[in-house]
Amino acid sequence: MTQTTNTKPRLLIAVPTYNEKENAPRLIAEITQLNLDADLLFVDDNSPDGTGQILDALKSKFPRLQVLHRAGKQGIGSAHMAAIKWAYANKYENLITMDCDFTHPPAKLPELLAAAPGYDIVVASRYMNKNSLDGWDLHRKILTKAGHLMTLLLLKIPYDATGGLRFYRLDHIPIYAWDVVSSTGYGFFFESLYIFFLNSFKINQIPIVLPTRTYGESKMDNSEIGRSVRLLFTLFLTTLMNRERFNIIEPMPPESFDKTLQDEQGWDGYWSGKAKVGTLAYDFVAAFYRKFIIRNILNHFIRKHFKENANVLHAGCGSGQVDVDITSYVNITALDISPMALAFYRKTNKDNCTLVHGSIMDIPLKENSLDGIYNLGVMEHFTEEEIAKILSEFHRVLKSGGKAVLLWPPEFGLSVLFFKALTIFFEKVLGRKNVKFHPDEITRLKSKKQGYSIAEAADFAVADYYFGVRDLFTYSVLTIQKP
Ligand SMILES: Nc1nc2c(ncn2[C@@H]2O[C@H](COP(=O)(O)OP(=O)(O)O)[C@@H](O)[C@H]2O)c(=O)[nH]1
Ligand SMILES: [Mg+2]
Repeated sequence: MTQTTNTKPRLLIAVPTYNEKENAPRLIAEITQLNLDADLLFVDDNSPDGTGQILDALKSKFPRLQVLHRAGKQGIGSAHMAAIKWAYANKYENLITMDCDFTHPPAKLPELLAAAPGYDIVVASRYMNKNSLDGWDLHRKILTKAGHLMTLLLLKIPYDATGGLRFYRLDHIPIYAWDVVSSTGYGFFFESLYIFFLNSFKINQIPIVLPTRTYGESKMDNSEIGRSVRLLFTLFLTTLMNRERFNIIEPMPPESFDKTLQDEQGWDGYWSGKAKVGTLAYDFVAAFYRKFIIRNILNHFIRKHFKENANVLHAGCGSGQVDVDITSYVNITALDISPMALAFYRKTNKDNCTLVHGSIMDIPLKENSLDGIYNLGVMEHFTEEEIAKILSEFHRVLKSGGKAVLLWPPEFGLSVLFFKALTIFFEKVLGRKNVKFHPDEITRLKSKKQGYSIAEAADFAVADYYFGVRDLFTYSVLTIQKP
């Protein structure tokens, strides 16, 4: 039973504050005079000028005013996020966010609301009219326009993406959409709008002329500018290489996870570290490598060893970037011990697969149920003893004649040597400590002979072995077959 069907949608107006003691009381008075039938939330980061206490004192006079106090300055993006989470938690359908310094004139709010029907997000734009920034100093004008130009050129967002005066239809935006947003600073604005834009949310805009601040100071400083520029380029590069990271996908329901599973190697932590849009150049290079080199060799061996529509298990699926072609060739069940990896896999491969949470040492599937198994970059993370256990599981779930294609880094593969050299460079030349590009590789394949003996010990025959130029000597491809 839903109770909300006949009740009027509720509106929250949220304002982050940091040192706004002159502005906050006046803003509340002006907003209240508009009679918008809205509640007001201020998110104050323990402003040294006492804004928080001033706000608290105003609560008796303005019964629709609430104040969320946070321990210290955590950034404007994080303040917006706190307001957004608070709005969901308190079941508001509509949310407006605005600055406290009157650069977003309260008189604009009715216009913002009037532009909302039929849209999920409305932004106020400084670029629909000329002279929207009259009165601003040159430095700030250049900064604002440069920011706009960059979001336009690099991200191709056709809106004013850096402003904080916004309307959100929270009942149209699923709460998990915000999990994709990483920035806690000013980058929050263009990052969130970019994500909504890429996911085809309906965005409207109204023109705004921005007056300058009369009281107090801007909190935008050079470090904030630096962070925003870095984020902008990260988003740009991620779009080129890992665009699926921006996909808003409903998380799997909790009952699809096996709570008894022990993730001893910490894979979920590894994948969670990548949950936000990555900042590492390594991610970029790795994605390039996966897309243009590894994917091809995988495509080749999957087609070579498995029939069309065969039921195959990707045992240790990770984010599944390499699977995007073969999902239309074979029926994939993607297995991983990390819920976060499964979430990534779904972002990448949408509905083209069955996802299973489980360990490859204890595969939650029936015996003799699979035509094939494959994985890449998995086996080397286990000890020989564990590998024996994994292979006996593969043996159990495969049909007789079924094959497992294992892309396994060899001890002397090119990428292994490359990373060794890179690690030495970072540690010896740049003086970094404990440089680590990926989780430990305990058991690389030392020789073809070792591959054969591991397979035979597990009652498999070797059907194929490849190590060569196809993937620039990255993996040994060991294909084993159940008799
Ligand atoms: N709670 C909170 N509010 C902030 C923070 N940084 C800025 N604000 C508020 O966000 C709004 C916009 O900030 P402002 O300094 O005017 O940025 P500008 O308009 O880009 O110069 C104002 O209401 C600030 O008080 C922060 O770290 N935490
Ligand atoms: Mg301002």
